Amino acid sequence: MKLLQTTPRADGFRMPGEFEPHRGTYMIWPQRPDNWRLGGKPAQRVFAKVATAIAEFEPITVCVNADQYANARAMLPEKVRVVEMSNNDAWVRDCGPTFVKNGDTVRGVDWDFNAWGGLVDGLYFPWDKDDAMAEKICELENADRYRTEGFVLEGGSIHTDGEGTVVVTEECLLSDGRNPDLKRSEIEAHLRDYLGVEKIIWLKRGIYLDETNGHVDNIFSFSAPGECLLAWCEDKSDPQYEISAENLAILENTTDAKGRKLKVRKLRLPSPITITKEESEGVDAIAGTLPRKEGDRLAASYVNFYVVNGGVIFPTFCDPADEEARKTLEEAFPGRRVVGIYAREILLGGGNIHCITQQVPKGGA
Ligand code: KQY
Repeated sequence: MKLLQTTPRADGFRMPGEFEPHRGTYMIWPQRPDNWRLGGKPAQRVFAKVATAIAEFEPITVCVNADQYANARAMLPEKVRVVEMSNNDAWVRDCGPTFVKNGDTVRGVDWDFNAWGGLVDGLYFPWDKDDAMAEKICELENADRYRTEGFVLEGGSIHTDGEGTVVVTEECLLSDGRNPDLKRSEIEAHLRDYLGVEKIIWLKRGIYLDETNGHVDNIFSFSAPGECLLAWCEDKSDPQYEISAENLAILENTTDAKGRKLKVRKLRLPSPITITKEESEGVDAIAGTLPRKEGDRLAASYVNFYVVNGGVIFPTFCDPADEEARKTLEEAFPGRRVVGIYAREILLGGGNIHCITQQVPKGGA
């Protein structure tokens, strides 16, 4: 497939909202023992549940390193397509392509990926195989590709409404490990050019202690043009309270690219979740990888759900707030089946359901 020298904006392409129709979904199989406890076995079972749930709604492909191919094939149902593809870890939202479309044509944006901060505060080294994934997925999808060499970004750090608005966090996009030489206005120009958006809404910070430098996809999501969900904390003594309140004030005092005021739904967070001794001891210590220490607080959030054709897949944590989250999602996504999956094992690796999935939009208006 072609490597394009223009930009999506110049070619009339835009990033659709996640709630628009999908051609399918991609995931990557987890295995690295310095991120996933017990050699990735518990996480693999949960990834298999997520892939199986998605397969009820749309085609799904799971990309797997060669040494795990047979295992992944055996653990996944037949209707899940399994392809061998070298990777460093399992976060396709972040290292995979962000798809943009213009009518029936779908193309990929291949961001420069540096494992959430490179040598400044990245989460592992090396990341070269992950950085090569977007190109390979574009090949599988017959999609031409734009590459943003030297401009670092992950798919989890942007959320679009498909109608000209993107939401990001300052904590992430202005972090020292991404694009330290670019001014805010230059970052905005890249977002306009590669996502085909007009309006950029800057939230301040993401979920407390989120190791991605506060990816927006864990704290905020559009559910429809003009409607969104914000991770919410009721406990004023929790550092998360101020973070969520600050973002709410921004959202309530802005308009989107179409001039609409946003309808904001609060999605209450689960109670703080921390790593147990047993969980910590199951992870291999390797220099250069973020350690998983007993007692560390994890960035659990229901906002990290994934919207599929006809459904919503959301993480549950065995918390009383799980049921409330389901109800809020059912209200925000009328007509879709809301499916909860116990996601503690994904959380232990540093993410939730949205970060392990990436959608390919369907062509069409
Ligand atoms: O987008 C994400 N939440 C991925 C986090 C990566 C964690 C790597 N240990």
